[in-house]
Amino acid sequence: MDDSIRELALLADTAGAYVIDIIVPAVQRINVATFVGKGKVQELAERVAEKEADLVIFDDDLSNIQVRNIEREVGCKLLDRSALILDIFARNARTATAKTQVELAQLEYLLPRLTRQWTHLSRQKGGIGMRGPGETQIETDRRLIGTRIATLKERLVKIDRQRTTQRKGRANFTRVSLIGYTNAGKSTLMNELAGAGVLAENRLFATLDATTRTVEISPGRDVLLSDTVGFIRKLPHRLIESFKSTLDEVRESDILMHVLDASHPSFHEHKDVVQRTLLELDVRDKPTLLVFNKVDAIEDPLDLLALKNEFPHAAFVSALRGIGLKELRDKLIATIDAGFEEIEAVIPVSDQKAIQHIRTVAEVLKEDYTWGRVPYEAETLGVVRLLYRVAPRYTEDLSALTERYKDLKVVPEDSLPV
Ligand SMILES: Nc1nc2c(ncn2[C@@H]2O[C@H](COP(=O)(O)OP(=O)(O)OP(=O)(O)O)[C@@H](O)[C@H]2O)c(=O)[nH]1
Ligand SMILES: [Mg+2]
Repeated sequence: MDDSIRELALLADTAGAYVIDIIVPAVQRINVATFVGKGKVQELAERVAEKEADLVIFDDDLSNIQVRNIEREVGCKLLDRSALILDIFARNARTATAKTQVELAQLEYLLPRLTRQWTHLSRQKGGIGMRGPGETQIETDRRLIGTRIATLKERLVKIDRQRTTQRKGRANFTRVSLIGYTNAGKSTLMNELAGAGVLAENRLFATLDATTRTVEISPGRDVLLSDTVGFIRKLPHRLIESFKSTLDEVRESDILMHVLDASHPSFHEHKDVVQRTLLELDVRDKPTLLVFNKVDAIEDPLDLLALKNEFPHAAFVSALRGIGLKELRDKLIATIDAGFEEIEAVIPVSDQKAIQHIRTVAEVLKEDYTWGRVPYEAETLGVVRLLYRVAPRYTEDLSALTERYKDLKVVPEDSLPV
């Protein structure tokens, strides 16, 4: 069976439907009115009647007209993949942010469908100047939805602002995001690394909002780790857009940990889907550590060996059993260090603003003071030589600072005439 269909069955299950039959039609040409051909629709209607089904789910996205036409033929409710995913998101939304984001996605999904229905009706009734009561109702609905969408967007702007402020407050931490296909084990890994108490479940999209915790990856070295919403193939584009607040966490992190379910037969495809979705989010060129999870569930040890050969730089773990976490930490540190730059700068002690700025955005590794007279200073103070480690996102900003004091000379205190 096609893996996309198997996944659809899992999605249906997650949404609380009991799958009683699966039909895989070979669609050669898409029928504008019913997506699949007439014969297929008839076959579908017969199966629905025979098995007394309450719901039909299509793996592809359908137009509103197609949904209505097929519903009429088969005599039961019909959902397409996007609608099903939206339904699951709506069920699993717990935090205020997730709820707002999901509602926005749902309404934006609905809006063009109302429009299409409206054009359809107006054409039926002869078009302009022939407004029936049905159309007026739809217009009212559209306006109400439009207002609600505006309210939700405003709310999200506020949430974004709050989150940006929060992130600024933790600027000097290295930020690491767990990303990956849904159900890969991101939340389980988060719990294992951070003792976070995040919900981890064997269902799709258990996590819908970002959770961030401090994790000590080696003695005295903390990073901020975020667990985020999972990806899936054919994720509705609008949903990605509505999840901006949550996904900003990914966009603004320094390092990504891409978690994969190594025991899943289609993990290669999952990996591609995740990489494509990242590009859609405009996340590119971020240092990424591949983490193959669920190694305990790989039956043949040779498969694991082959995988290690194929991805020599990746980490191999079982988040559930706590296997391979030391190696994971080491690889994470290596990934961070490879992506970060060490910079040395000499700053006059009187420029506390600059020193403070470096302390905020970078990790200071060493500081040496030389007391004496500096041309910039009215009184005799000195300079500080700072060695710091900084994420790529700040190097430009900080190199300007370093450049400013590049020719700084200090006359040491003990050589000053008394
Ligand atoms: N066998 C095995 N199962 C695991 C492992 N890690 C996680 N799981 C199981 O995989 C399922 C999904 O785990 P989650 O941590 O919720 O996955 P997620 O990536 O956060 O999923 P979403 O939030 O839904 O995108 C759960 O049933 C976990 O118990 C592992 O190392 N081995
Ligand atoms: Mg999760």
